[in-house]
Amino acid sequence: MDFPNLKKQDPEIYKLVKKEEEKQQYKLSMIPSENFSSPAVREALSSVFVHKYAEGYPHKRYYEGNQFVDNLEELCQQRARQAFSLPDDWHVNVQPLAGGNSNLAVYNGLLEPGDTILSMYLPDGGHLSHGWSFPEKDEQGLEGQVEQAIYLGGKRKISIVSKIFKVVQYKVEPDSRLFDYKKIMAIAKEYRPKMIISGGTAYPREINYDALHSIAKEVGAYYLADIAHEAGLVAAGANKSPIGKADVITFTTHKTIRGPRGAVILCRGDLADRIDFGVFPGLQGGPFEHTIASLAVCLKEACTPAFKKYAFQVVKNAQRLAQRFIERGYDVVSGGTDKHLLLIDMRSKKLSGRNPAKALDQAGIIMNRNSVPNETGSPMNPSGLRMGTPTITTRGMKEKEMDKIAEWVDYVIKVVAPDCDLKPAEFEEKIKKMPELRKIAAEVKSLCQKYPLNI
Ligand code: DSN
Repeated sequence: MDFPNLKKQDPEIYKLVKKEEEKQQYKLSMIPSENFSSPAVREALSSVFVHKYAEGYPHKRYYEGNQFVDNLEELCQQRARQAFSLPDDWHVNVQPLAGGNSNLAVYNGLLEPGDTILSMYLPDGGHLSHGWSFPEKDEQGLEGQVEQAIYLGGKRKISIVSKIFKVVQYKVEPDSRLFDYKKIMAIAKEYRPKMIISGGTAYPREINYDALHSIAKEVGAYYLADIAHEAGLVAAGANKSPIGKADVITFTTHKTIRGPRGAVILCRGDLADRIDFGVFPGLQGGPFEHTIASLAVCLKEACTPAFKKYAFQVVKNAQRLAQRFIERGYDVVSGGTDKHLLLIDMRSKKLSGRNPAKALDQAGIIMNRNSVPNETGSPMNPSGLRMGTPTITTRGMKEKEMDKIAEWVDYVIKVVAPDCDLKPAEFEEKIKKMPELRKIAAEVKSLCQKYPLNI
């Protein structure tokens, strides 16, 4: 994209934009929660809708001059309905500013302070906005938590959700690293939550929405399915949909669905007023109408056959990567993936996630360190490496390229493994000088040049 005015008026910012653009163009971005949006999505994002205040909802605004904003927001809602094949009696809110806000708005609309939420344990792949507090005895590490199926929270409340609500968390099974829904049912029966939440950032398998629906029904809880990571896969039919199983669904719009940064809430029609009130005036002020314009473009794209093909390829690519890592002796959590991401427990190679991720970045491959089930590390130095295929599939890469990427990742890890015990600063100095990493970075750049980004 050209930015002639920015270039002339503010060269400092222009330079940073160009540097980021170059990095995205010539490195492999494999953070599973990221994606590359289309130029049309980004054009709408920088449109004049950025100027408009529009507190309220279509035809019920607190400001004048919202004729076109109303048309825009209604069109965006309609496209969300189409993209997710929403039943007529479901409702759409496209105003949440971010995923965390969308979840807070749901709690705000449906819960009272002090109510109990049952959500997934954060170190097993849950999300901060589903509640998180540190264990009482060991505020830095997570030791002592590994054998239990349930986490009742600690004194140090990290997320505001844990400050307002009582948060009980279910864990994956220590061996399979999958959910045991019978145990979740037992926990729900004991703690009688007002809301059960599924979804997170690092659970590589599809969630059994039917089972969670039954559990929520049994204990009279609302069921919130947070599908931030999988939204694009769900829209395309590459993953199952929780519609009709959950009472409320939230998702961010910049991950697999490939839109601008923002979020959407879908809910049963009878909850619409409470959810809308939970968003505005309950939590937010003026919605970002430029984001809503951009989201509308993204949702139209999500209804195309090309997007459907893309989403299925995202999953095929992740499965191919998982297979290649398993063949090389890596411990791929849960033995594979049904989605766009995979998680490797690096303890299988006597390593943690941090230093390998730093070395891979140096070699042009961006992934992130992540906690894993049965975690014994700390949040800053967890045991896992998380990677995803949304952006590299947007570039057009397929199974053949996944094979090459797995080979590079394995090579980089082997090269730096003997130095991984160094202190972070020493390690980072050392990897800057490694010719092996520079060589891989050059190879990565040539692959990226074959699959250029449309920017
Ligand atoms: N931080 C996002 C992720 O990387 O999964 C979720 O908030």
